[in-house]
Amino acid sequence: MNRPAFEGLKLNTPAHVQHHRLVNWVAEIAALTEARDVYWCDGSKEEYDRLCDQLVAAGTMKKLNPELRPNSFLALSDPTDVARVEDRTFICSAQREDAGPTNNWMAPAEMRTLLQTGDQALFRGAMRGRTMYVVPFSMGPLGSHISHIGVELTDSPYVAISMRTMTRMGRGALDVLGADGDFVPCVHTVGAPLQAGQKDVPWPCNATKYIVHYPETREIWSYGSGYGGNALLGKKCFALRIASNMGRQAAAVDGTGWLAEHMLILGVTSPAGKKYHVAAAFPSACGKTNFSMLVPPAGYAGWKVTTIGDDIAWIKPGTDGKLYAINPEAGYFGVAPGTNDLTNPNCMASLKRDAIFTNVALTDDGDVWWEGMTDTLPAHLIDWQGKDWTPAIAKETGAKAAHPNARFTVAATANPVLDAEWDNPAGVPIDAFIFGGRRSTTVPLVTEARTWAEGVYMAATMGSETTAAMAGGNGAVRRDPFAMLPFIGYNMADYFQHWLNLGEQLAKKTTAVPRIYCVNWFRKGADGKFVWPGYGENMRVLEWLVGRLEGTAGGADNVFGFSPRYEDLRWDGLAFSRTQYDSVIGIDKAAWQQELALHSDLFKMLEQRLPAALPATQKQIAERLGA
Ligand code: SAT
Ligand code: MN
Repeated sequence: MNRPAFEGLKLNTPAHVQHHRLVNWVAEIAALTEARDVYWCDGSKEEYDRLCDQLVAAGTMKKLNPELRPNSFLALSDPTDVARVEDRTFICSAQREDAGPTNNWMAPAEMRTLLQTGDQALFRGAMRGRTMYVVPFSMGPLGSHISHIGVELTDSPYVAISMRTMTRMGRGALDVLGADGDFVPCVHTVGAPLQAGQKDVPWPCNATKYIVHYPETREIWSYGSGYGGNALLGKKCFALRIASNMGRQAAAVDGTGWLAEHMLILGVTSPAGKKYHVAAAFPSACGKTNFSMLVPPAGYAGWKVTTIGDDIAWIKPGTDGKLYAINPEAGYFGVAPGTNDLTNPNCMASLKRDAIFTNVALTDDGDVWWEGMTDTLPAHLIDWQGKDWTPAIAKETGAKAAHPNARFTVAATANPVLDAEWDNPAGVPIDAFIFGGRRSTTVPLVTEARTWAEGVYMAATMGSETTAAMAGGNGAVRRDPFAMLPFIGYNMADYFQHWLNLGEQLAKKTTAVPRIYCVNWFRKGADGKFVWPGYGENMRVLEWLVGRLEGTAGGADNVFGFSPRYEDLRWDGLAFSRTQYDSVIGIDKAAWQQELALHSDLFKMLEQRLPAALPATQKQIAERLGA
């Protein structure tokens, strides 16, 4: 072991840090990774500005024109490091069956040898020549009974500043932790140690990547990537994969446990002033951010949609039997391409200043641009790979100005329609769940589940066409149960059972168990174009949902669930014919026979632990379909 050189490493621990376990762990990781020095983040604005200046000096970020985009930056990643790497993501539970057939698994001891303890372990010396940042953060409002604390050790200052925007990061989290609080340890390195005198590159990373979770000890280890969910470990790694384990394990203690879900949370207020809260799950890059900031269309005066969260929800039963949700995050890491003043004006307003853009294009006057931002293409840009881009070049080579998974990072507080309760430690009561995939055929615009179990069936069998948020995503349909396929931290079949159990427990305490809806905004016509206009027009579906909650909206039984007829939706201000409606709501029997066969494939894969309620529900649907 080549440790001696690091015995003298100063940990620079601030005097107010009295947490010995934390300090010992920081020392241990600094020694393992041979970090050059250690810096404890306090989360201040001064620190953020300083690290941004440092990233500009290093060439990782460019400061945008302050007249056009004050206090904002553009970061360009390495072209090989642009999205989550699902095939390099591991759930290392002690037992393989506990990770289940949908996750990559390796025995914990084997993985530890590879990463930490073997002679050639990847983390050994991985931070050589770099500063290790200690990043304490709270997922959820500081001190909320639903929140949890994590500490990320990272050699990426880009990650440190992003964590300040995306979480409650710094001194406040340390104060909650006190001298002995629990925290989820998250170790992150870009895997690019520097030898003495070696010049750094703007976006250090490694061709080898590991995104590793140990559910039993609640640890996260991430190697080789500096991008998004691979590196901002509070997000998918903690708030979904580790937290889903925590939520289920809690059921053994309190009988219900809680949920960590890939869901936006929105508030919808009717003209009568009644407010409802909806949590909605869609796969990555399917418009969660847009839906959470929806602007009601003309004709919907008096309706208001407000954002609690845009990507992740932690949901816990209260003593009244209702479900309460918090957004564990404090910022948005959203897809830039396609975002514009029509698709999401509130998001565009959020991005006016104090934002970090990653892998979008740079305009000649020092601002940002991405595909879909404006109808007219700029005459010249520097694309996300730093190359010249013109409309002519794009036409000839198909080169994109922005990477399809280009992202913005901005604080929730920049959102003009941020819900007043977004930071409430008690959370907001959930009235309905929505599940939606991206399907060009088969799945209707909206269906209401008749029972909790039927809703769980709809969510469990959800399919979606893959998107740019996953490396290699190409539009093929894959089953994406609950939009959690890449994010569930344990056996998917056990997760279905956890949902079924929770529904049963809630029904014992309240008559107001949230209703479950399945939606699909993405059906296409024979011309290959989307039929449903989507975006703000999704308000029509939300209005129907509110009507259902209030007992005023009608509809008709479907092969699964209950859907609105043409006359059950309000069409003021939108020319949408009955024929068009039929093509987004209709059930094609042959397509559904095939769809049910695909559901069987999923059930077969999960058969070892599959809850009986799911095949039972499938049988009922098949019978209705045959009738
Ligand atoms: O995982 S990321 O945070 O990079 C984005 C996503 O997949 O939603
Ligand atoms: Mn997401």
